[in-house]
Amino acid sequence: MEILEQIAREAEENTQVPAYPRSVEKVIAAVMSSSDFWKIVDLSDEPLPLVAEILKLLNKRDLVVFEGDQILLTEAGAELASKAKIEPFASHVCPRCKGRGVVIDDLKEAYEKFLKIQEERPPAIHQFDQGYVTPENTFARVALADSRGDLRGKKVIVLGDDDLMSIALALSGLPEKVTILEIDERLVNFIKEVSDKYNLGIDARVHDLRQPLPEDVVGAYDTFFTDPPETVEAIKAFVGRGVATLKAERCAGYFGVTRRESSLDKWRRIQKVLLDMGLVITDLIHNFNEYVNWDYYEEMRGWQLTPVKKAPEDIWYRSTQFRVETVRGFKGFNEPIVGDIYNDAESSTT
Ligand code: N4P
Repeated sequence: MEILEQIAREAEENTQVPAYPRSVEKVIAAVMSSSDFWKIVDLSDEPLPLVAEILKLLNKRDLVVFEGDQILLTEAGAELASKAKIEPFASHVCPRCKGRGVVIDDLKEAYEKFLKIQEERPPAIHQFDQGYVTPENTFARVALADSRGDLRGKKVIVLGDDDLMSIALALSGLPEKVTILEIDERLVNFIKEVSDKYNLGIDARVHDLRQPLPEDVVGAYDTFFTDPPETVEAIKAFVGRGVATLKAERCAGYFGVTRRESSLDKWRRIQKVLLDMGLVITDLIHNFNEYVNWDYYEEMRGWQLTPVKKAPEDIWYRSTQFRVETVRGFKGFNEPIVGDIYNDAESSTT
């Protein structure tokens, strides 16, 4: 349809985010499913800046209206949807595992402890693009990694740990050793205190991942976890450092990549970086990760872009869980990086 094509072209021009007729279709389908901006971003699975721009362009053409804090399709919008055969989203996600494919039943004891411990966690701060996943989610990652045989008797490292993966891993009692590198002293201190109190033996150190790794962690681990900021550079640095900590071939890494701040064109570049490092993507689980809303939303770039000003209430920021494995010829990335690793045209929560 000509109009979808036009809107996509104009939206891409205004945002520098790759846009397709399919992107416009998905935003319309999302508006048919919800009137809430954050839910529309969530459902459409397009980068926030692009969703905001497409909504404004639909509004300019009287296909969408902004009524108070609601976003609604007009009669003309509904007509277009019907002509273009666009329908609201259907969901068939498993309600038991929420589509993750794993449940945390067998980790219940550790999980209950974790729930209490994390009540005292430091709040997410803007400076380091923090935003942590739900406690259940942290444990679902443990369950996933254990299901793949990546924890028992293994040395595990966490690169950046506002999700408190290290505490969950150590509480599970599965890994032989847990190390974390984290830039935020508040988190390192918190994790150390918990580790002392519960005798968890976590090796927690302050480290800026823009800098090369401390020498003793290079080539010393079986499994890594990280959850990088969403620029290609940041993903290359965090995952590259993770790979540099691995001992050998057939070791595993876990990290999230979102659709909220990364277009599929960016995803393609990310996947190329992974393949070029000698990694194979063994698992990719859509919306596995769900991030608790953070307090600094009014300071993030995305807030300026929203067509209606309404605080997010429900979880809207999710990411796909990646599991990668090293094969012959793998090579990490441990060079220093300079410059901004947080922002690009598609980022919105930084
Ligand atoms: C960002 C979450 N800016 C939300 C707030 N990001 C990392 C947080 C670490 N738990 C990116 C998530 C996907 N890579």
